[in-house]
Amino acid sequence: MAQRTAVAIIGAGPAGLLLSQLLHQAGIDCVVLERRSRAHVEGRIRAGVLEQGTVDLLDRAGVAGRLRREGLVHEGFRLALDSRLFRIDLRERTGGSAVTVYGQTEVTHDLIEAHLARGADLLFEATDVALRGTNGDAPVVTFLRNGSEHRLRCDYVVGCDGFHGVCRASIPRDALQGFERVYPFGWLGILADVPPCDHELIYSNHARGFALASMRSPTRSRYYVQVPLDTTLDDWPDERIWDELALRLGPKAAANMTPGPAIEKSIAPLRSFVAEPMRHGRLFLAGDAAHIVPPTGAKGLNLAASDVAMLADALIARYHGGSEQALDGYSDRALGRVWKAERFSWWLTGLTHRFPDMDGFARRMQMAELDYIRQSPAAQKVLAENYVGLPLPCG
Ligand code: FAS
Ligand code: PHB
Repeated sequence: MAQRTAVAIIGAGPAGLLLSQLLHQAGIDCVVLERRSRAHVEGRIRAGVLEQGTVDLLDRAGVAGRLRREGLVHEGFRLALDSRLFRIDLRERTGGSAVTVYGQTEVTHDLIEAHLARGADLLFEATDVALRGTNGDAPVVTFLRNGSEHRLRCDYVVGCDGFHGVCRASIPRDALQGFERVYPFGWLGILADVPPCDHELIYSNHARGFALASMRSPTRSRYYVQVPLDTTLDDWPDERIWDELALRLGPKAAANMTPGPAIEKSIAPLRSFVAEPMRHGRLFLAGDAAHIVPPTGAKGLNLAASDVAMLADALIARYHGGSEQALDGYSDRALGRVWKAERFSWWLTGLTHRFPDMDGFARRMQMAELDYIRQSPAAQKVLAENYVGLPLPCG
């Protein structure tokens, strides 16, 4: 492995892998350091909905072949209020946009395969990553791998190491401001090799709590139920999950639901978080390392992709033209889009979930807003244009 590179990327999730792919295509040397094993990274079950901008970026990165063949283009989704369903027509309300259902697991696999095919410097099980000198012009990244310590000198470090990573944590407290909301519930997700209950997604606001019917393919379903924070997987045998889904998604969806054994089951907490700025000297942050959204709006993975699109272009401008202007503007430009996605995810979570402290008035506000959306093309346009993804900021 080179002891020197142009860009050291910490983390081999979608953000780190996509950035590495785009920089390689531009002839910019980079090394990806991933703490976990390849099997662990590829075994994660996470996001499922890709904005068109993300699909286009994966295409640009040369890794969209299987996505084009197997991804499911969705032109709408349904909202349910106490089991009464209504559809949001994405194409009609946005003048032609849609989303693609294709699991993050598959995106990660496709990116890893592309790296391995070209013999990229993608180092799994690189532990104890530490950053030095990011405030100067010659950062050094140290890490352990195969029992020995390594030192990697570079021009820039990009933290793509997720919410619990080392990069944001390495920025002095007085140089970074965090903004956060922690939600008083989590999502229990279940993956099962059974056909989905509908050909599109269903987001349900039910008196018992939120539920989401999603999918990975015509034969593999992904469902979520809102659960209290103090619950564990032991409280949720498969049968209880299927019963709760049937109640919350309503009789029409339940009639088409095919229960089956969970091949994956997990509980994720919900949080909104943004770190400002997304840069400290020669260290840049992208994806979950810089921000977290509740998964309600399907924005997490897509925000990681738009950060990477902006940062890759800024690094390419720096190495191909010598200008650091786009790098200097990265944080403000990325945050402009991040905050709009944070607002949308926070709003849609507030509209569709049952909050423990919710009184009768708050419940009726939710019901009135959902009923207004059901009847208003203008309200549906606002929802749809945020759901398909706002355009990248120009600049
Ligand atoms: P990631 O967290 O994916 O990747 C970070 C990588 O850095 C990991 O591989 C990690 O092992 C590595 N790393 C961490 N610390 C390191 C260190 N010190 N040294 C080296 N490597 C290190 N989004 C949606 O849109 N829809 C969803 O349904 C959804 N569900 C989710 C469920 C869960 C449980 C979680 C945690 C997130 C979910 N998300 C969802 C959000 C998710 O998809 C993220 O937005 C997406 O993974 C962001 O990608 P990255 O920024 O690459 O971060
Ligand atoms: C998923 O399929 O995992 C998924 C889909 C839409 C969301 C969140 C998660 O809003």
